[in-house]
Amino acid sequence: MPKTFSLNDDRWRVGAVSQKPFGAQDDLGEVSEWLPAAVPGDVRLDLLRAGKIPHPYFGMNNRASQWVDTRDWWFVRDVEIEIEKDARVFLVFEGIDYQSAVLWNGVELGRHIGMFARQIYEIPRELQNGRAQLAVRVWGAGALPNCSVSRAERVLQEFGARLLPSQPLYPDRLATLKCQMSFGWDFAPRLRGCGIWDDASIVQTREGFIRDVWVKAVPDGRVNVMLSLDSSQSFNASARVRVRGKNFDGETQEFHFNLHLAAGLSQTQISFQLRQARLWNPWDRGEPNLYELELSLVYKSGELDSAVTTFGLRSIELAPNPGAPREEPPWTFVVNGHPEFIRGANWVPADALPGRLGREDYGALLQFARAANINLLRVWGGGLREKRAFYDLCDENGILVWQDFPFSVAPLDHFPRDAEFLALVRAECGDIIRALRNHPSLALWCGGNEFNPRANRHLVNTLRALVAEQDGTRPFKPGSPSRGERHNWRVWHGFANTRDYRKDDAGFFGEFGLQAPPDSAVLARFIPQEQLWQPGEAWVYHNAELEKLWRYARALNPAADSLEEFVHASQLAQLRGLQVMIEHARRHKPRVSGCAFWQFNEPWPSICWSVLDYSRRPKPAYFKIKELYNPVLISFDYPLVPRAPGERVSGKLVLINDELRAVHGELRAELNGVPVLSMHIQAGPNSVANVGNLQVKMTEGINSLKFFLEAQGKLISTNEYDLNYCDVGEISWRKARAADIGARLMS
Ligand code: BMA
Repeated sequence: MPKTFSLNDDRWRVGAVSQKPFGAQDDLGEVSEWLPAAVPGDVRLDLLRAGKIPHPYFGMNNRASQWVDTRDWWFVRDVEIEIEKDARVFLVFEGIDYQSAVLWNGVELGRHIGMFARQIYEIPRELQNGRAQLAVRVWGAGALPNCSVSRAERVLQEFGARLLPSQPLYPDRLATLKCQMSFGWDFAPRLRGCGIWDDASIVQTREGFIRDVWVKAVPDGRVNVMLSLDSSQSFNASARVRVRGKNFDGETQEFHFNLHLAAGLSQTQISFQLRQARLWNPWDRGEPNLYELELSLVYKSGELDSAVTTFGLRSIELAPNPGAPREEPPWTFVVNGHPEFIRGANWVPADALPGRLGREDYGALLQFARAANINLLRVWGGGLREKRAFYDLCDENGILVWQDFPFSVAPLDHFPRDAEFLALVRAECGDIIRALRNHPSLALWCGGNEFNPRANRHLVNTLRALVAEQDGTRPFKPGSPSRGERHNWRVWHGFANTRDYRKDDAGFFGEFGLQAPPDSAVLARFIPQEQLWQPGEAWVYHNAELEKLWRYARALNPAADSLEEFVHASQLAQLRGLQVMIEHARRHKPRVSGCAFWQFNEPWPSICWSVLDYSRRPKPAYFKIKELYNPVLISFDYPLVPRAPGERVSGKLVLINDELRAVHGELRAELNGVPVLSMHIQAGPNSVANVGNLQVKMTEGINSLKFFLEAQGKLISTNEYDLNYCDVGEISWRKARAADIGARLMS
């Protein structure tokens, strides 16, 4: 009997009405023009398909469709389903952005504020009709709430606007739990979503509806399942649980339970012990074994409802970093009892119009992440709770996830502290936790990005309590950065030399990186031809920070004066900068427990810190990351100083092994193709070992030093240095200092 009808299709239509305060919904008849619409989606995607707006990703077109925010939008479709006698019927929306009301045949079923919570509406029996009109009113971004500021804060705001016009204090975005990046960011357009951006469906059940299945499992195979049930009456029923390997062969295990369902909403716990338990592991530590759990609620001989979820057996905790000051909070990820160095990346929304993202998009991007040897993605707080497919695929690929809650950048100000806002936080973030807690890849909850945890203690305390109550199995950090962790923006925003990275003594590096343009052929797809060279307004609109790009590009090619040369030099600057920091981090294991470069991907065609451009073409830095993130890496630790031909470069050879088995092999090195070293080296499990020294003489012209590590006749790791590279460009101490102060304010 239980049936699900997907509402994900293009049988919707969309129409505009004039903007009203949130709540009013009697104006469906005022729509004068209906356009075809698709769900999941966004009104801009529908307008784009209908040829009503120019593509917002080309040139400065995004300005031309800002009017979309000043209207409200009706999304409507006809529904034709066969409703069985005595059925209960629910509408389920996984995410509507941002303020919405849902109507069934003209009757309002409910309203909602917030883009992340699942909305479930039961269709009352008297309205159950197999042919109906489903209508969703979504308020445009112009109707979003404002940040209420006190008189003192207003004075600060005005003063701040004069000092730092690009970073207004108390911006309105702080008052919404909407993707913060969509208000405009330094790598994203101002494109505030509007529409049904995640899955929608109709579910038909009998008396009992399974609202949620929460699986808590531990490595030895003990499984606790908390069921949230919604029953139309009080009665005794039974539950049948089947568990099978989702990505491995194994017997199906079946368990039965008697349950009492109380009328209304109730919770029931069942538990069982799996035989031959198999662990879920990050990909670099073993197999990411996943279980599929199918639960049927049975009354007499009929099935009332059923649900399927996946889960994994693993433990996760944070331990203190060896050698860290006693007061430093723990930053070492320990998975299944083993410390794991994090070779991470910051993940941002893969599209500024996330409505159109599907499993294939996530699949393609995560393939790149896995292939680059990344073992953790930080889902950055200015972005989203991604769609379910993202977390499913992280589970399947054995990639850990650090999930920020959707709060971002308020180092000098704060998110609202009133009861209404905190209730919204509880509702939306509670649902984020409920949606993600069964995923074994999920390793860390974090309060958000770049705010002061003390000024935001109301928010942080609310989130901490929610995580304890709704999960309780994973660590929580108040924000990123937080004590022990650093976002290093002395380099880039502070204009510091990339070798300055080596001075950073944090225990975990949560963000660092340099902008680089995509290849010139890709640039030409979104920068109008006449503006490609010299870089100007359209580049800046697509996020290029030109002064900094030039500053770092010149370290590689002081004479760059063509598009190709500029792109090439900037891309190499990005690559070399990341190399300096990543090797610094890895050589300092275990005092340093991980790093996550900024940033893996980008939400629109941009000139930003990503290593994979919007068209998913890797920048040169992507390939370097793949090399540097090899679990086994040979690193040459030499002074980064300017050198002349004939000079000798000497340094230490460091073998880094993140694997749980010892490594040994033959190391060879070549300078410009000429052998300069051959030796046997080894390192114990999960270790860092000094394995020798190397001295080479600089030649005229190119000085490319390459390393090859072979084990049992197979090449297992490589690394490469441009010994000419030494970024001694200008250091603006004033700007570097500002970056330091910024970092201090945030933690
Ligand atoms: C970090 C991020 C983002 C920003 C990036 C580059 O601080 O958290 O807010 O996009 O820097 O400036």
